[in-house]
Amino acid sequence: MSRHLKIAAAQLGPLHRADSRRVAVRRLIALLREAHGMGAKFVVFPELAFTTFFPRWWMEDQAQVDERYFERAIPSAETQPFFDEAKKLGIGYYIGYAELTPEGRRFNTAVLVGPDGQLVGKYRKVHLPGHAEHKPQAAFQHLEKKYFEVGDLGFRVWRFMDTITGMLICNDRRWPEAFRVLALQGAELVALGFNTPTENLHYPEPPALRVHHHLIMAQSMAFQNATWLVETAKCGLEDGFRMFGHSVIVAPTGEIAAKTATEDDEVVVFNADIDLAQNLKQTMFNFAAHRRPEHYKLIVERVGAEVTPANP
Ligand code: CDV
Repeated sequence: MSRHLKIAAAQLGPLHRADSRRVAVRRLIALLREAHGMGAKFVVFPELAFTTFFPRWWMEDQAQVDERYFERAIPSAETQPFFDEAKKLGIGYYIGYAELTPEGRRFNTAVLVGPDGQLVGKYRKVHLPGHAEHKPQAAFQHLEKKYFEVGDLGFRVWRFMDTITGMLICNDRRWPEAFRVLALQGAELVALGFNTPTENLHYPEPPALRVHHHLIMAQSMAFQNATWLVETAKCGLEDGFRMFGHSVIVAPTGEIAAKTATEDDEVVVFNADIDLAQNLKQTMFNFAAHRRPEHYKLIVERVGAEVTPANP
């Protein structure tokens, strides 16, 4: 009999600057209960799920930023009720938060927690988009390079709920290398939370095209790496700035199995056949039989593109 896991994307609508952790935790608990009621065993929550997407704001008082937006411990007194509820319901999950370590380092982080409430794994975002300097002329900022360090834990997978599961965060989904490194460790399921502004900060782009890119990336990354993929948004008009929804569960065939329809709190669930990933890994995407890494060396040797014509 093939392995099945009922997986959910638990999308969050906007969380404003005025919203306390208590508000976030209450809504996250409501999503947990809804997912549980729909039969979900594994739930993927968004990136930075306890607060507004604060990198859109230039803030100079780092102590205040730490106090308001970063977690010194997970769970904390304020977030504990969420962790307690998940354990009570026996749900495994992925959730993103801003991590402040005891050494004073700051990361955009996600954790994987088992249905027994035990921490299984931690991932720190590697691909930090945006900029570090203030752009006073811009409608909003994207200051991930100011508030976070590049993740130092690499791309890893864990044996989790009878699957092999990896974690990524938001902008990582634009980089095929991230998925391939997980797939090379056997990933059958990838969990990813995101916050994606509807407006492109750097150049004009129709909102529909932003969503189109999000969906084609999800479908191609899942298919080319023969893995289930859950991508969950925080979205809607947050602090007056719109972010798109379109949270998706994508099958290893590249087909969208479930997708949200709103830009608010919403759960979608799919009973995923995990062995579908294994079948593709043994056929079309049998890496051991078909990959040619001797021709891929530039991928790790070169960062930016350089023109190297074969016939100079
Ligand atoms: N939170 C993100 O990483 N957002 C980026 C935006 C800035 C492009 C994304 O890739 O969706």
